[in-house]
Amino acid sequence: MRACGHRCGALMRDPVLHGEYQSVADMQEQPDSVLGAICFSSTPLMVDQALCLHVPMQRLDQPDEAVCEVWRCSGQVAAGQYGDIRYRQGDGVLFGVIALPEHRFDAGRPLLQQAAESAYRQVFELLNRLEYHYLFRFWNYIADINAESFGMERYQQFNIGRQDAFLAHGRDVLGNAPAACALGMREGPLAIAFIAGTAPPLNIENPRQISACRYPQQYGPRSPTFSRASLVRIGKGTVLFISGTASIVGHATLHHDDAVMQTREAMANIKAVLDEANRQSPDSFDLAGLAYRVYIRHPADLAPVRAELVRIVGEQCTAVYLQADICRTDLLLEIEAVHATKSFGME
Ligand code: 3EB
Repeated sequence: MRACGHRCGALMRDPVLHGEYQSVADMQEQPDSVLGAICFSSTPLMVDQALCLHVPMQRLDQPDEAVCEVWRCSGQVAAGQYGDIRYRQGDGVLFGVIALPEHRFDAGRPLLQQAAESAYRQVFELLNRLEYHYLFRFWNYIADINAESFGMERYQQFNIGRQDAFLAHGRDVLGNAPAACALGMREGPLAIAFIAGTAPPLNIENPRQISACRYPQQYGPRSPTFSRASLVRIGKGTVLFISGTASIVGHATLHHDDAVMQTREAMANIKAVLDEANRQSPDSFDLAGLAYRVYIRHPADLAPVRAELVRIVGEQCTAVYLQADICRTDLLLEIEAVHATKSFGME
């Protein structure tokens, strides 16, 4: 065996989590270092399901190509399964995915609410067992998110099930919630990915917005459970997860029917979250250093939304654009972002 010098030792002691946008082929080329991935593709994927969550969404910027958000870590990765969850675990960090068909639940009560509660309960049970107590980030993908059934919008049903699981596990629903996003797709099982760890993140709120955990009742009987961002330190690395961010100030949607203004307002919110992160930590984050994912309701809005984002961030802007439904019918888009110490770039 080859001797391992001190630099190699340092790497082993300080595994760094890093993310990248990759094609399915590139993701699968080096599967051992993959902690987890989310693959967006409107067609079925020939991909190792243990490695990634498939989200059936159409990419708008390159329509026939799948794109994967791939998280890798530099240490050993071990895979496991618990109930409906598939997970992969590095040193102090765990990536899990769950795809839960709603037809498995009893038709007497809102199916999505039951699916959400079941999925989140399983996540919390798994994390208790493995002693990964801290959630950094959830990604939630929900079929027909704006449809009504049982007299309630499905996104609101999802919020009830999610919050019930948090409450059942004694988790805080008024603060310190993980970063998250919740988007709609045409069909498919409830699809959730998450990253958790053994050390607590710093949860960040946005002074321009009411905490989502405290939205008033007009948006549903239970508030969504997420914070605006989470800042995570792993080894020597830092990852900033910025939640799905929309044209909301206070709790109200602004700029109905104007996708460019909604882009500008969402980016003002992301800037406010960055300022808050910079105020609370020694890091210095800026808009140009983030990788963005832009969910757009109407495909025709791609060109103006993209032009506005490039105007704000600069020509070098790293962004993937997807067609998705947004959780309020008056929202035309939602933007999420991430910063990882090792660059989160496009290949
Ligand atoms: C908002 O700010 C827009 O329910 O997990 C953004 C991020 C949104 C996460 C969630 C919802 C969620 O309220 C919607």
